[in-house]
Amino acid sequence: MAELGTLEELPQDYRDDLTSHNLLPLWPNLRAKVPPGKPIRRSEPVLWRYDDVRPLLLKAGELTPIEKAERRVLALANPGLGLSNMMATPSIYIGMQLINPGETAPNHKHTPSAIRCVVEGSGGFTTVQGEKCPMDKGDLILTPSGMWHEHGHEGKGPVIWMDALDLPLVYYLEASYSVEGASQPLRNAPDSSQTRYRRAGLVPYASLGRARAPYPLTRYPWVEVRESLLALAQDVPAGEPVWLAYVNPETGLECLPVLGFSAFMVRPGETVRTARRSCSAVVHVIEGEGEADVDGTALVFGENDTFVLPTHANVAVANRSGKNPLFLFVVDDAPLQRKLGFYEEFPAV
Ligand code: GTQ
Repeated sequence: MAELGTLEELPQDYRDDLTSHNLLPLWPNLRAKVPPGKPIRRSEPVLWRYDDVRPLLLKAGELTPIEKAERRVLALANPGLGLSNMMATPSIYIGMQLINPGETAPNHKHTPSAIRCVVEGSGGFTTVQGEKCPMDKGDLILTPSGMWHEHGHEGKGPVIWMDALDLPLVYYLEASYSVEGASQPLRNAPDSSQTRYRRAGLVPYASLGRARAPYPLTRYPWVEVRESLLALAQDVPAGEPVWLAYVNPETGLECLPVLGFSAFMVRPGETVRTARRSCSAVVHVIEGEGEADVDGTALVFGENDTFVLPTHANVAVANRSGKNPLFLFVVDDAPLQRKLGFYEEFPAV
């Protein structure tokens, strides 16, 4: 590969001339912007231990009343991307949100799309476009772009969930904003995971004759996902991923335009090596304990911990328990990369 000219090789008066006209020569920057073979990555394979995060989040509950926070959230910021930028990966924002009994997080909508994955507690709920979704451990709740959402807590003890948003991308596009609204009137109960979209393979008949709904299902109950993983595990050869994607039940495609969601099981004592993927991802441990090897960095994790997989990382995940399964929830930007036409998978090494 040819050695390219540097900035320093150019006469200073020419460089000054370029600068004064808001111009920059490409060639000194070309290899950095479009590097050969593999992207340059600033994201680090960070691990956030729940044992560290939880007390700090509970402390925020004492220090900052909900009215002063609206959303009482600690963002998981990847130091490689600049702590203050609140980016777990270049496209994924992750926050840990606390709501105490009786508190409400007021109704709003915004251009970024969000999801919640419940970490602990019961009695929490999110209302999305008038549909009240209960929040039990491991449940996935979608609040897509432009949809009204508000949170509350009718139970006892703290409720904590993980938020994932495509905020870094939308913010970068200078397109991120929110609108506040009055509390939503409730439309239906129970939510549609219990009524219209009760089982995979069955949709309301009338949905056949009309355009596919963009977001027909807002809640994916963990109890059913867990059961489905255990059933799938019976039929997947040892060492291969037991992996289910959350999809739109009407289209069979990813739930949201930018971020993708999936659930991954590692059987007791097993180590699974996945394909190297071009997307970035954040992995949250719903249940179990193990060790991830991310490009040679060892991350030892337990229940409720969260870690980053940078783009193009070689990953192996080991379940350290000989008797309990390990269940992981994965957020990635594969849907965006597929739309942009460059999503890739390479054989595991
Ligand atoms: O719960 O609506 O972590 O609007 C960041 C922005 C949560 C929310 C976040 C939000 C929310």
